[in-house]
Amino acid sequence: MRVKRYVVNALPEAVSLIRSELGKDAVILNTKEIKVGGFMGMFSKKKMEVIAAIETNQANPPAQAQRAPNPQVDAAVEQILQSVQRTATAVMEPPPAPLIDEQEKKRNEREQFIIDEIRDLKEYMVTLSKKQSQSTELSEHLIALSDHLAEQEMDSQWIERLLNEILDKQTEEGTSYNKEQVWEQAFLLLEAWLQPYSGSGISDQVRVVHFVGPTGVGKTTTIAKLAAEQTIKQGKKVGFITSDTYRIAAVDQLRTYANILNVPMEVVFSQMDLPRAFKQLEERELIYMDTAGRNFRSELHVSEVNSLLQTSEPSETVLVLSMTGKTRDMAAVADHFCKYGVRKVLFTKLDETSVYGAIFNLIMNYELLPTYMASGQTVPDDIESFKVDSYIRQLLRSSVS
Ligand SMILES: Nc1nc2c(ncn2[C@@H]2O[C@H](COP(=O)(O)OP(=O)(O)OP(=O)(O)O)[C@@H](O)[C@H]2O)c(=O)[nH]1
Ligand SMILES: [Mg+2]
Repeated sequence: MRVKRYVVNALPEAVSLIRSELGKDAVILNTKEIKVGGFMGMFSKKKMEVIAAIETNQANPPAQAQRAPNPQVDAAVEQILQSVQRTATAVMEPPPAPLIDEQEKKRNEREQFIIDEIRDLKEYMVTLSKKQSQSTELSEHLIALSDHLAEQEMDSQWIERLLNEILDKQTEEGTSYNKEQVWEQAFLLLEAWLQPYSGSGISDQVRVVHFVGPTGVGKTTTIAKLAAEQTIKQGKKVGFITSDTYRIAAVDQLRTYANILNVPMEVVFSQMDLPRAFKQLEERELIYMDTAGRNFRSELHVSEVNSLLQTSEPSETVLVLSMTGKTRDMAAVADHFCKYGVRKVLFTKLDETSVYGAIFNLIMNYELLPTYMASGQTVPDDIESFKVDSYIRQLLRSSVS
């Protein structure tokens, strides 16, 4: 873009000058009355200052002329014009001091400033146009990806970020991805985002592991699965504590597993019973503590269960969430437990759903560390460590219908 300033007696005079010098496509950006000459503000003459501009690539207009209407690019053009208008007006203010060299220096600096600003805006516009043209080419694949992830109930902010990153990658590489490449990039990016949260499992360093979570998510069944793995495969001496005395059959349910696995079990009715229970199980290398499922969307219940989780030795709490729960409810529960310092999460009932986005949202939004995924009622088989790559594959491949 070329910008030129005219100082004239009247506007028609400027118009003919602009036409002859800049051409018929030039536009007037600004006009204003100024005072010229004189001495210390006296004897000056009134004149009109006119700022006009012309696109320098006007001589080669086909790309512009054929460009499809693009609101983003148009907005950028508008931004450029406004910016030029503002800065040009600032530059052309009448100089307050009579020192010509000083004025000239300042003017040059300001002109350089305008040129730099125009260059930046122009670069921004080119990038925007490139992105737009590539997104038009890829829109079919990107829209398919976006629709799929929305069906999987991934939060829209993550879908948007993913699409933007894929677009950026295309721009960097100066290519347009085909369908396979789009999904491949999605896989790589999602995997990279989840990687920092993976590989935690349940720590080997702790002796006590508490399991908390809403009613019926599979806490007791999961404890049985993990205990079987620890006793049978790892040969560890495991003990159970249950504080679930709300439901009549709850104690019996865990006792059945305890008997099958030959694991001692203690029942606690309140926090005061805990020292006795730990004393009874002092020979055990690993203690799994079962808790009653409650409506943990209520923070009161969260604080209640938390009071039962206090131990004098290293312990860890695992939040168990079922994939059959609603995403928003799961988020509310996770939010409450996070406030009490819970970081680890275990997902159950993956076999009962084909919608997996909630796992991604919970990990990313609450920085939770996924430990295991359970996908069935069979003890001990239906549980496995959380693996980022197999999870992302499941998320991208799953068909909701
Ligand atoms: N399909 C499926 N069912 C599961 C899974 N895990 C547990 N269940 C079933 O879910 C039901 C509830 O499991 P529990 O282990 O009693 O759940 P809980 O969280 O201890 O329940 P409360 O103690 O009542 O809060 C049982 O029928 C389990 O067999 C799983 O991964 N997949
Ligand atoms: Mg239970």
